Amino acid sequence: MFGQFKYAIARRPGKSFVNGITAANLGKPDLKKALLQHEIYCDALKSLGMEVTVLDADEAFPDGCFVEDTAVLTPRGAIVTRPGAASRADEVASIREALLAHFKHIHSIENPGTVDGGDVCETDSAFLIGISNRTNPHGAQQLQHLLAELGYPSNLIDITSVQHLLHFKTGISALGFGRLASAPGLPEFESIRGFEKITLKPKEQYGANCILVNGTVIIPTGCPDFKRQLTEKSYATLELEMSEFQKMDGGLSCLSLRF
Ligand code: CIR
Repeated sequence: MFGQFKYAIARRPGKSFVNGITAANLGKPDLKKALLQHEIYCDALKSLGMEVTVLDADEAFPDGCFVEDTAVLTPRGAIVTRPGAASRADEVASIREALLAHFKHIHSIENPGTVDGGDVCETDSAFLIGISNRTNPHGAQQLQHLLAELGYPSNLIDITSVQHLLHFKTGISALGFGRLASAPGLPEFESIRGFEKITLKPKEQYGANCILVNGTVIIPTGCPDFKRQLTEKSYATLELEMSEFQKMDGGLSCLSLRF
């Protein structure tokens, strides 16, 4: 069933977390609070039935806790990405090692392609791959090809002209049942026309990055209208405080690789 996961890989933020990349303009994160929010996040995944591997912080990579960007995982194989920000490119080495415990064959995105996992949205019908400032057309096409070899259809969606959207999944998340959560004001992308959309209010748009895990939608705190819409559609919800990660342009999906 869609959105069912057994395992997650996460990485604790380190002291260098406060020096990561951000355009959020929300001030410096408080590391102590970030560590607590991260621990609660991992506990939430465990409470939903997942076995969570938490990797140690790596001070060389300020954005290393946003592990989602380093791989695309499917039941039929793993693909290690080539993150688009230079400071993040080498995050993949230790993730590849961690994945070897679970996947026999690991494919890779190769130069000159770049892909951030945050641009890759698995839905119940196809993978949606955003072309962004981090995921270039070459990388998106490589990924599309690798997914096709594994038997998965995918569509490419250019989001480079959409302001305030770091990654495709900053604005769109899959909720199963042919449904997507959508930030307000996004263009009518052709490839997602057939989906039912749950559109968030402008004040709650940070919640558009949410994750469906084993029947429960994890959403950030501060999205009461989104929560109401999800409840009306019979989803169970779980709210998590994400303030310190929001300051670094990160959301709920970014903090784990789920498979
Ligand atoms: C970055 O700019 O790469 C990090 N500060 C945030 C990455 C967020 N990741 C994601 O949306 N998948």
